[in-house]
Amino acid sequence: MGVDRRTVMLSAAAALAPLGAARAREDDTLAAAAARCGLGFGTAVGARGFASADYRALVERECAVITPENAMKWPALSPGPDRFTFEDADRYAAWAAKAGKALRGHTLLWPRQDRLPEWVKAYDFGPKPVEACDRLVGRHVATVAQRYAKRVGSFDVVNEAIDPATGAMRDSVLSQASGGLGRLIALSFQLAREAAPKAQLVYNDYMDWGTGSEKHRLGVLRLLESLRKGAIPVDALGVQAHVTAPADRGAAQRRERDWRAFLDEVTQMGYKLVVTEFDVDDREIVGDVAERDQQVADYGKRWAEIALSYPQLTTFVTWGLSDRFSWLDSFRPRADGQHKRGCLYDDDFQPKPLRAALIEAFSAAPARARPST
Ligand code: 9MR
Repeated sequence: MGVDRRTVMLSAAAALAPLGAARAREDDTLAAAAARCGLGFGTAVGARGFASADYRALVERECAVITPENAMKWPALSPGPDRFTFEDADRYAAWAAKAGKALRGHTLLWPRQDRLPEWVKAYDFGPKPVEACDRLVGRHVATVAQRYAKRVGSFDVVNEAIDPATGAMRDSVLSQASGGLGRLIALSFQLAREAAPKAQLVYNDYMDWGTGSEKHRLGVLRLLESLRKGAIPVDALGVQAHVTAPADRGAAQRRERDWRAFLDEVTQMGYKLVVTEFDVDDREIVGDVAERDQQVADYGKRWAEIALSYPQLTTFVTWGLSDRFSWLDSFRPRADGQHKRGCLYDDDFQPKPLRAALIEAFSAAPARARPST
């Protein structure tokens, strides 16, 4: 036949290779590399980034998905009972639509005392607090979900309901008025589904693979289980992924088993996965900038590879693209007081090793069904 056995075997192997296992290309964008394995790639954009034309251009070039970092939160949208100010959020929605980007809605209910609007903290729930609380939360969730139903492909319906220290539901004026958060969480998902029937509905939280996160993971698993039992419409777990690169380079390997066990349980319950807020805190890494950047890239890549090994992961969003606008400096500063470098681009919008590392991870990832977002 003129074709030797080795050639036949090689082409058979190529045919079997997962679609996504394409090589990283010179001129790749993050969105293009991600799309080849069926993944939607994007970033959050905050007010400072949104105000910069250069940054918006970078986001448009690299991303297929945009999350307003703060503009769709309750305090941003609602200055008082039954009052809404949509102008800011609308500007993001208009930008995303014009640029042909998918939009993630973050977040309809963040039931954490310090993240509620001031007027909600002082709200008088009256003699029938359960009903009053249902009305208050329900009206907010339904109004926002309805307004953006046609624009938002995926909503973080509920954010950070679990207290990481205990694994129980968080305490707040809402949980107190309502006799626990469970009914408000269920109500929010039900109302979001009614208002935005086509959107993906996500429970979003920051349980991670670090030591000390066991109770948080267990609490999230319990919540996801109870939502399934109650047939509450939740499509996916949002894994925030604010990961911290450890000084000890062996840590990723030791953490992987527990993390996979967690993701296995979540996906076996039928949930999809969305990486919603990825960045790599480098506060524990000493050394010069080049060493720090390399360790951030290595650790971020390993984390991403594990997440990407789940075909249920269909969207990967970072919490900012450039160190210039990252929230990380406001959180547990470095001991040496230096600016953190946890994003894919530096302050001058120059790409860093973490960007190349993610493109490699996307290029080697197994194919998955195309995302809706
Ligand atoms: O990055 C966000 C920061 O600008 C806000 O001040 C803060 C409070 O609204 O929220 C930050 O984003 C958080 C996200 O909404 C939920 N997960 C943790 C993120 C970082 O704190």
